[in-house]
Amino acid sequence: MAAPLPIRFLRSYVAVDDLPHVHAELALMGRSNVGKSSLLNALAQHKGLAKTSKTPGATRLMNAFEVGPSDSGRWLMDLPGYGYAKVSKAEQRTWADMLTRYVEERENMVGVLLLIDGEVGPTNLDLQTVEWLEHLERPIQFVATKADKVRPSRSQKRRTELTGKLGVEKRDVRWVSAEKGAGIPELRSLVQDMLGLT
Ligand SMILES: Nc1nc2c(ncn2[C@@H]2O[C@H](COP(=O)(O)OP(=O)(O)OP(=O)(O)O)[C@@H](O)[C@H]2O)c(=O)[nH]1
Ligand SMILES: [Mg+2]
Repeated sequence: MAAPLPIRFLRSYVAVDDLPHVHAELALMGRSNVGKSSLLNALAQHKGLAKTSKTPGATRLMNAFEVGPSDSGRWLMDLPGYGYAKVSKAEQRTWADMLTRYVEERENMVGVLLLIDGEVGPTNLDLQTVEWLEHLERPIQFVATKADKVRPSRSQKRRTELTGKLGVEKRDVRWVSAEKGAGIPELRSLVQDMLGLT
């Protein structure tokens, strides 16, 4: 089982044009509050590495993290979530534009960890995001978050529903709990593989 990943915060970026060339990059995407920053912290076993919050909209910039040895050029990018209604239309548009440009233009992106709330299931915005990423031929790894919030008696039904809505096989979705640690070692191995760190 994979040990916690060495992950360091590099800096925040406001504009896609400011991002440097890197060797390989994996993006954390999903709706606001789905648990992207918490997952990053769990991969590193370092609470507080990425800012998390009960209130959606905790991550407002593109936060770059380096994985592996220093200057590895292997990045995990913690992105602002989508679908957060409580900010102004103008701010929502700015985020949407940023995410769009990021996904369309970023070179050496090896894939997207697309987080889906395991308790809520895929929303319409999640499904639109899947379509869009597929259209751009960006590889998607589905990650269902907050597994600890799904009651064991409902777990099988919930898994079937979630994969059904996404139109994928059960094996295509990794279930994790950043809170309890379930599925985290396996995801560490996957992230290392995707970033070419093994
Ligand atoms: N029970 C439970 N709660 C979780 C888990 N992962 C995240 N949360 C909670 O969900 C809330 C949002 O988590 P974040 O990691 O900040 O979510 P985010 O996707 O980064 O949100 P934005 O930055 O707003 O896009 C926090 O209150 C977390 O404690 C989990 O595995 N289990
Ligand atoms: Mg966040």
